[in-house]
Amino acid sequence: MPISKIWKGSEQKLSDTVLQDARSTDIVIPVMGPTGVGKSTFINTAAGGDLTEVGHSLKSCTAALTRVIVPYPYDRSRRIVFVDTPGFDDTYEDDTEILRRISVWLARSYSDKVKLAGIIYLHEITQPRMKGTARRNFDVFDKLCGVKAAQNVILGTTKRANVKPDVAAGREQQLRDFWKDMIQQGSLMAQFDGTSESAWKIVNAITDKQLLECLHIQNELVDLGKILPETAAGSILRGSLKDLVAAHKKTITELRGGKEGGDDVQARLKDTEDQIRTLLVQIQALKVPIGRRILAFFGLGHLWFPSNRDSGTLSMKVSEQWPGDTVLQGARATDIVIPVIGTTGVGKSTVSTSSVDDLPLWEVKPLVISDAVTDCIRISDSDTESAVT
Ligand SMILES: Nc1nc2c(ncn2[C@@H]2O[C@H](COP(=O)(O)OP(=O)(O)OP(=O)(O)O)[C@@H](O)[C@H]2O)c(=O)[nH]1
Ligand SMILES: [Mg+2]
Repeated sequence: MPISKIWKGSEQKLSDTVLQDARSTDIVIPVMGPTGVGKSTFINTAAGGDLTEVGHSLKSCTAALTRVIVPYPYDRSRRIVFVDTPGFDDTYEDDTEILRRISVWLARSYSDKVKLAGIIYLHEITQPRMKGTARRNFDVFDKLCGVKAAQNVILGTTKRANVKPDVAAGREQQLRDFWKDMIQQGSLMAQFDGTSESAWKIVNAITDKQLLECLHIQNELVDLGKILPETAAGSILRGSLKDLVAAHKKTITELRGGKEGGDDVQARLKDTEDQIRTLLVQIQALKVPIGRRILAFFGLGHLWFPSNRDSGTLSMKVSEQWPGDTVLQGARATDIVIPVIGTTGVGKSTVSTSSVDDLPLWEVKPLVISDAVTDCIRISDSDTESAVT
């Protein structure tokens, strides 16, 4: 089965249109960047009309990937296809959902043999520092592109009119430093000042280049058959989950150290627990099988998971293992493998040694995640056993 079939439609949001009538001469340019940075404004300015909606409130505007097609002014037989994308830190959708949508779009178009001309990444020059969301946004973008695609990336700054020229120059220098790796790999920096000329200068910098073979994430998802959490871009989000778990463990240690009564520690504990829960909901939204999803998010996918997804058989790949952890020996294709994960004493073994009748499988949810997979039950169509205790 050609791997590209994995990407035919199943995971796509209906409003995220992939190019149905793509032509080999199309110049396809996704425009990315944090929410509110001016992606839709850039596209409308280049296109010379209000073809994609611009947001004027504090809320995110572009909710779906939207294509805007304009004739290429220097060769009207060709089309520029801008792809307007929702930004991370969207006020309605979480980051994993945005990454999933962008990745699914990229993977599907790659499967359909659509080659990208390049990517425009926009950043607001009004931002005093590259921090928090802006930084994570760029980190995910960087990993999504990979080293080879960097030469087709234009790093554009927007909203220059909102800051004094000397401030803009200083920030540009800081950005040049922050983006130095991508610049060394061939990315160009450019300014969008709200004029059509500056927009087309950026587009032309892309059309001067050869078409992109593929982005790193396209190669990972389509050619290598990885799931999103296993990709380099997905691992950035996994990283933030790991940070949360580390913060949570630190707070628990403080509590054990005698600070039980401290309101501050209790509040932090609740805060990290809430954040972990929210991230787990986001992980579930990635729609990959639960065992693989959890393991992959914790960087444990190499411990054991089916190595042949398409054949319907279950073969276990064991490359690395903690001493004493038994791996499933006689695994069957019909097995439902459920890792039970949680902090010490939370009740993992109680769940995994319950009889199958008592076990509300759909209620087994990892609420507080520690750093170890400790218990594992295996339920097949005919028997139940506790594989690891
Ligand atoms: N001064 C100035 N304002 C800009 C510029 N670009 C965008 N804006 C304003 O910034 C706001 C957000 O612009 P959008 O184009 O909707 O931003 P976006 O990146 O598409 O945002 P999302 O769709 O929410 O991700 C709007 O009020 C724009 O008018 C610019 O270069 N200069
Ligand atoms: Mg927009």
